Amino acid sequence: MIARGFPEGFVWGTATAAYQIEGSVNADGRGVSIWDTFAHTPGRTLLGDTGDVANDHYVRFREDVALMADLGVTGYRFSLSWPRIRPNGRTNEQGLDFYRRLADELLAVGITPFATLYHWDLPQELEDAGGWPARDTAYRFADYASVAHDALGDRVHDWITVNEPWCAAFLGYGSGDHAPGVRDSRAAVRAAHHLLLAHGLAAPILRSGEGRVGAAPNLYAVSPASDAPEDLDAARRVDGLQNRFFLDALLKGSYPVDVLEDLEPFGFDEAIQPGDMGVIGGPIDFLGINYYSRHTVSGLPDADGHVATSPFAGASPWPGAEHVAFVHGGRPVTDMGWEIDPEGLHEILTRVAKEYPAVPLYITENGAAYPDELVDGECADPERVAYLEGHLRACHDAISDGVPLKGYFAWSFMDNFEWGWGYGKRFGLVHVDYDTQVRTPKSSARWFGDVARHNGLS
Ligand code: PNW
Repeated sequence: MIARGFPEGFVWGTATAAYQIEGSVNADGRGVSIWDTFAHTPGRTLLGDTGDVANDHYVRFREDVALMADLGVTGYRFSLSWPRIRPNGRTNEQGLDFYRRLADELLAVGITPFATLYHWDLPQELEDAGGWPARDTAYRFADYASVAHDALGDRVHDWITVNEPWCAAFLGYGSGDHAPGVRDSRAAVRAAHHLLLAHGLAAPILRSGEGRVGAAPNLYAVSPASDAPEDLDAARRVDGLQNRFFLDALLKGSYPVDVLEDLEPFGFDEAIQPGDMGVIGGPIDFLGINYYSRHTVSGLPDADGHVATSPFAGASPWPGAEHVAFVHGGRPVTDMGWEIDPEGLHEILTRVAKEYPAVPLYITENGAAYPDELVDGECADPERVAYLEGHLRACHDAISDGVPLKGYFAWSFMDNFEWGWGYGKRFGLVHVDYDTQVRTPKSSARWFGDVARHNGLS
C-alpha cells in the first residue's frame, strides 16, 4: 500500500561528485585540480586520504550504472571533472569521452543524467592564476561550460552549474577546511561573488537547445538559541550568509541589504561590477537544494557552544558572524555530528516556494553518514533508512502544501571520499570496500529503490 504517493514523473535519484568517486587522476590527459593538491598536502585530510583511487569509478562506471538500474532509480546526479575536460585551458576529448560513455550508459537503462559542472575541483592552474577570488575564473568557467554543452548537450539536458557555493567559497577560502585551504575572509567573499557570476555566465550557454539549468546551494534551517536580541541577530547573520545571500542573488538578482552590510568590512562591494547582478539573477529552470541539517545559533558571549567554526578545524567560514556560537539543538546526530531535522527541510522548501515563487525545485542532495560495516556480506543501516524516510515525508508534506518539488537525489549513491574526512565517513546507499572495490547495496539502497519503483512511501 502506498500511503504517500509522489507526483507522476517525480525523479528519484542518487548523487555523487567526480573527485569523490572517479580515481584515475592521471588517466587520459586529466589535469591537476585543487583537491589533488590539497589532499596531497600533509595534514589537510584525515589520515592523509586522497582521491587518487577513490571508488575507481572511472574504470568501473558500467558496473555502477548497472547497480543503479538494479535498484530502480530514475535519475543520477554526477559531476564533470573540469581538469579532465579543460586541462591547462585546452579541450581534452578523452575526458569528454568518459562523460559521453557515462551518459550513454545511463540513457540506455532509462536513467536521466543530471550533470554538475563545478563540484569543487578547480583546475590547479586557475588557482595559481588567482582562483575564485579572481574574477577571470568566472569567465574560464563559462568557456568550460560551453565546451561541456557542445560535447554533451545532445544527451545531457539537465545541468547544475555550481554545487554548494557557500562551501566552495567559505570553506575553501575562508576557514581553509576545503581546497585550496586559504584562510582569508576577504578572498572568501570575492570567491562567493565570482562563483555566482560563473553560474550566471554559464546559465544561458547551458540553456541553449534542450538544456535546463539550475544551481545547487546548500541551505540550512536556522534557529536562534533563544529570543534574546543577540541570538536573533546571530540567526539573521547565519541565515543571511547561508541561505538568503545565495537565494536572493540567484532568484532576485540582488544581495540582501543586511548581508551587504555584514560583508562590507571585507570589501565585498568592491567585487561587484555593474551588470553582475543581472547576470547572476538571469533565468534558470530549477533550483537544486542540498539539505542536511539545521543550525542553532547564539550571539551571547557565554552561550553553551563553541565559537563559530566549520565542522573541521579552520578559521571562521562566517564573515560577519565570527562571534556567533553554533549550539546543540538537542536532536540526534549522524556520524558527521550534524543534527537530524526533517522538519527543517519542510521549513526550507515551503519558505523557498513562498519567497521565490515559480521556480521548480529539486532536492539535489540529502543523506546521512553512519559507520556502516559489512556483516556476513550484508550491510544493515536502519538509521539511514529512518533519516531518508523522515526527509521524504517532509518532501511529501511540502508537495501537499503546493511546493513544486520535482525530484529527490539521495547523497550518496555509494560511500566515497568525504573531502576533509577522507574515507572515514560513509554516506552511501551502497557500501564500498576500499581494499577490493566490492560494492554491496545496504538495506537503505533496497529501501530507496522500492520507494522509487512505487513512486511513494508505504
Ligand atoms: C556536501 N558543511 O558537502 C557536498 O556537496 C558533498 O560533496 C558531500 O559529500 C556532502 O555534502 C556530505 O558532506 C558539505 O561543513 C560539506 O557545512 C561540508 C558542509 C556542508 C556540505
